[in-house]
Amino acid sequence: MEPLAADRDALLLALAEVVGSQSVLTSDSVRVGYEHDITGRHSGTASVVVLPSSSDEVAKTMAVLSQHGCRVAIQGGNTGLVGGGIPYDGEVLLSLRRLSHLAVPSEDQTTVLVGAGVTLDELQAHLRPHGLEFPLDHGGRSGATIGGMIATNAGGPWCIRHGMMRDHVLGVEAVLPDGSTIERLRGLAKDNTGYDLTQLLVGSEGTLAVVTRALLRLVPRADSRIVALTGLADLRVGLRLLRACRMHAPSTLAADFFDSSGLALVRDHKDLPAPLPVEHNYYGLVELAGDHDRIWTELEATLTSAGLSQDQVAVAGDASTRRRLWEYRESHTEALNALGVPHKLDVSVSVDDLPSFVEELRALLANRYPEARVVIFGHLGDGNVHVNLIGPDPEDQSPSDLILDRVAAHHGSISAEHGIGVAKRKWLKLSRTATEIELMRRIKSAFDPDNRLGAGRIFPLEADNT
Ligand code: 2HG
Ligand code: ZN
Repeated sequence: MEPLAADRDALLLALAEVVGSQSVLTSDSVRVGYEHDITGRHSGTASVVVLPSSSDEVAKTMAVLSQHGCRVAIQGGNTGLVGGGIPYDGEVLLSLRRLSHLAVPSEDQTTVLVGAGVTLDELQAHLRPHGLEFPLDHGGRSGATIGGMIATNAGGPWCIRHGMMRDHVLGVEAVLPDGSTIERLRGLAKDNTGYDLTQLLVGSEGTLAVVTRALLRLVPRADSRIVALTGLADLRVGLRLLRACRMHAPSTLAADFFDSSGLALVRDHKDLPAPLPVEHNYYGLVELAGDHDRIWTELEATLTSAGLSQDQVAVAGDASTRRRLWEYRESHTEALNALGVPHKLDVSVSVDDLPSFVEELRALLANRYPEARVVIFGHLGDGNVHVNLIGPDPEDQSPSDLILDRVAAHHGSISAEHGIGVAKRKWLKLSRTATEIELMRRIKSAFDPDNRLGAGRIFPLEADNT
């Protein structure tokens, strides 16, 4: 609930005492940048935006907000796709962007301690001179923050080699809704002392606590990389390519895909040339990273085994050509947003099921929404499909009903790597049993008995919970 006017003055004063008045933003024109998401689908209003610059300031801010009974939304880089980081109905928006501290990597070069507001780009740039990298990467790297990536258990193309965000978070420091702090930053390789609170917070979408710092796992930076963009008749050929990678290329780092409709959209938006001499229904993008000679040998064996001919493949070894090939895949979100408000569903099915799932979905969507533009892309290697649909009214829930129902029929997950947020809470029951949801609600109230943090995210509203 938005604080009453008299109380509001006291609240703003108390917040200014903690973070300084320049970090308590109330004017409409400044707040607006925090109130809308990148897809144009989710927006709300914040009563105030607070920008603490240290863990201590976050703890004191949360204590003040608790005393005033304020509801709070947490925001990192505001690159989320499910509306979780947007403030609704006058929530206080806690922006963690100023928690940008980056420590030097540990002496043994295996970990680094970072603030929640550090972006993925900033982290990788910080690690490069040390010959290290963070083992997770994705197209939103310039804006996405480590805190947001922890909150959503982020994924991306590299997961087939290294795993998702939770595999790289060795510990966190976090502030609870009442302002108290927990700190699990020792990074002990062996530590079995009751429930793993760090892992509970990974993927909790800002509903349990405010993650302020994290101890992250690092890997040595690969010597060399190659990217191959391949034309595919269909996704069964895509799976053949994936299997060939598994057999012949242990150095595979990523295996993504996109379709001809997405390619046309990206080419228009970015004014890019065709990547291959001939058009194909689908495109696969594989990246190998490791020893220079080995990756070239592995790629050749992979392409031969997958039965792909020269004119079906563009290969890049140098950094700028590699980036150019990735641009066809990574510009999808931006190109879609430029077209309108998309229906955007991030889902997963088993890898073997991916071709039939996508075929079935295409037929259903073409039948039900003949005028719609359907763009399907994602991470082939782990069955992660991003379905985007432009055309039907953005408020119309029937595309989500149809797509998520098909996901459930294929025993998939309604959220692969972007979380539930507010966008998918209505359909949570398709991927979780009533017993599981009830248990999750009890965990939520153990952390946040007054439901002040990230209220309305993840859990279905009473009205939807039938
Ligand atoms: C990607 O893989 C992201 O590019 C965004 O997860 C997905 O925009 C989307 O639908
Ligand atoms: Zn993705």
